Amino acid sequence: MSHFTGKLADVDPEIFVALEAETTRQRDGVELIASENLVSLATLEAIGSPMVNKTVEGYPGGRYYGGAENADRVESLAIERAKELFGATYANVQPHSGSQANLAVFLAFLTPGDTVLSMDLSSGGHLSHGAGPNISGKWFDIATYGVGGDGLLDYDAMAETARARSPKLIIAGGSAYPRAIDFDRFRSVADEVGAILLVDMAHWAGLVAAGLHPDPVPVADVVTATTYKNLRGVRGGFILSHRGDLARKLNSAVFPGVQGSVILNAVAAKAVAFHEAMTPEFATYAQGVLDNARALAAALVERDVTVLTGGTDTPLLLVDLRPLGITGAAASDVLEHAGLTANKNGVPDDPESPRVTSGLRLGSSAGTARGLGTEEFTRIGHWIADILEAMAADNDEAVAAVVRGDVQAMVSRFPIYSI
Ligand code: DSN
Repeated sequence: MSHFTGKLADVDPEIFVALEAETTRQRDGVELIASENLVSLATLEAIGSPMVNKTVEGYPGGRYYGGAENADRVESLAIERAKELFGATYANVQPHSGSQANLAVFLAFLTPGDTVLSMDLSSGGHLSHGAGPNISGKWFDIATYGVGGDGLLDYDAMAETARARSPKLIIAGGSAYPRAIDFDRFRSVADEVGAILLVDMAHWAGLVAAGLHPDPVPVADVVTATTYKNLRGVRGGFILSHRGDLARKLNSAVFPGVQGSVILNAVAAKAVAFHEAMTPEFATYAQGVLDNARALAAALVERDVTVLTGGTDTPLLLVDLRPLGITGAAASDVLEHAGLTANKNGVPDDPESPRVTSGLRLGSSAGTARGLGTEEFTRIGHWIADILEAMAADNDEAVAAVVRGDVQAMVSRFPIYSI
């Protein structure tokens, strides 16, 4: 058997078995992690193509390596589709992740020590927006804003902090804030203090594409996002702007600023995701994501589970477990045994450490991709409530086993990556 031409199962059975097990895990449970989704078979084909072999640096028409004509075609298509999908003047599809996209924006506009104003982690902000252990927190002076007692973003406090700290960059967006953000309010504060406004729309890019969420592209100076959440594409990031004058600055911040060669098979797959996101089928999908997140929130609220802000405008929602006396870590473990995968998440004023937390973040993007509707998400909400109540009463093992059976029966009607 040739290692160069053999099938994976023969060449590397250990990896083959792990990959098969992961496909089975995805098929047999409900994925509720808000940053996950299920890509189409066409996207899988693109990411698994021999384009993985090609090395290029630079941008289409200006590469540092030969043989780039197909790479140029792929990246140009990805750029044009991203611009068309979001009505942007500028797009960069090379960032390897959302964090890389944010880092490139920092490099484009800031020097170390400059002040950045962003949402604090405990209110739903993101690690790459200035958290202490991240390069953003180590190299920049981070001022934060957060949510009030109602769980909603405190715009007045944000504006006051902006006036007091004069940030050079203000970031709107995060990874666990469930409500639509008032971009115009951020714009006026940024203008007042002379800051660049960055919106990180990673968690609702698919809804923006479908016109189901306020659009930050015409308002912000720069928008960053990822392709793998509700945009339903591969792991990776991208940058948009309505300001053509920022193109050179942003391009050189990505390459050679923070990255070298382009992951071209990922760029090809991003292009496929942008293409799919322009279809009526995707619009239906995005509406389903929103309807399902709301159905899930409503079912939990009906069962007296504390959903921060009482609902959501996005594909994600955040549950506060403190009233039940259980932690995010314990809840996510038991839910996983029941076939419901979610992540523990900090909540505002969380007394627990980030490895434990008092919250659960839930998302509807992946479940919707396999065809689950509001009826199923309502059932999922009740199963989660059954488990959380059982945990509070120290009786979760039996309940989790029953739910596991119910989950498997349900997902068997919504197969994915079927053989
Ligand atoms: N940004 C992280 C999240 O929200 O889960 C990873 O995508």
